[in-house]
Amino acid sequence: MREIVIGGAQMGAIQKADSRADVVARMIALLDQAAEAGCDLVVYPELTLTTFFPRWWMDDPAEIDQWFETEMPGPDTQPLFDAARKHGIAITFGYAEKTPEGRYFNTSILTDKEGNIVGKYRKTHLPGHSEYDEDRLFQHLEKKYFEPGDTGFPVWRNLDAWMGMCICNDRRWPEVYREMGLQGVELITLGYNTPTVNSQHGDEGLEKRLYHSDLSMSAGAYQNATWVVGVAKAGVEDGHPLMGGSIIVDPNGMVVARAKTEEDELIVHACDMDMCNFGKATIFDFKRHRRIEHYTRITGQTGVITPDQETRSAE
Ligand code: CDV
Repeated sequence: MREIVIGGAQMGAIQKADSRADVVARMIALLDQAAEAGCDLVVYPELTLTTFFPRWWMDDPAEIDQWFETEMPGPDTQPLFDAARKHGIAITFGYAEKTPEGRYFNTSILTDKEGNIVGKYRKTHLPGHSEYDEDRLFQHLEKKYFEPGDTGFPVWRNLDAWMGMCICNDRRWPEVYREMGLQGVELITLGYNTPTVNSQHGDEGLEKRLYHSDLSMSAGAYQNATWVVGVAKAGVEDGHPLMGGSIIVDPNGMVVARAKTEEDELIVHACDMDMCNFGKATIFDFKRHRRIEHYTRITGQTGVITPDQETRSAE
């Protein structure tokens, strides 16, 4: 048995006016709870340190830059790293990263129990748009403020397990889980900021949004025989509702812990990494069962090409 007690640290709303220090204090309060609960690892949401700023149109580079971190840890986040080291708890959280070269990414990091950063992932699937879209109920400008991640989907050895990360919209793409599954991943952590309604389809409300979130993570877990922990930033941010629904999913795709609120809330489960072994050795033994000769479209094309279009372009 290789048990990792995992805490999913769902965060309630973070308003535009909230300082990094306010947010880090809330993160440390959850970490203290996690220590009481015997956690080895705590998972926080996407863009944990700020409101979900891509909902706002901004032109002024200085106004944009205020949401980004240029160092990690920096002065505001050092207390979080100190608290994690004091408790001997590994952490993972998302933040907006501005690199020394002036590149902008939606990033997540993973530490060991001593507070050393052992992994960094940059979000690949950026949803939304880069121009102002007046047909939407609200803006989702990730494509304006970030460039697509350049990391791929690495997996790291941490706490005697193979761990990987993805971020929010990534959880809806099966390729993400399979990329990590092919590296033997045993735990995938991710954070999200998911509005309770679809900005382009007002009828798609909370129930369907929660279902799609669960469905994506449960399928990814089962089909790759891995634990998946998905953690929300929830509640009403600057008048915009974000859903909760943080879950811990076992390698059979079963939800074993679920948040009940849209506030700061810790969910905890003792996750045995050896539970991954059965699926990886049987129905999802990739080496024996995958048929890559039939998967060329997966990396060879992005959009749909129907058979009649294929014929026409060959003529
Ligand atoms: N932050 C996100 O990536 N949010 C998307 C929304 C826009 C659908 C998500 O997939 O949850």
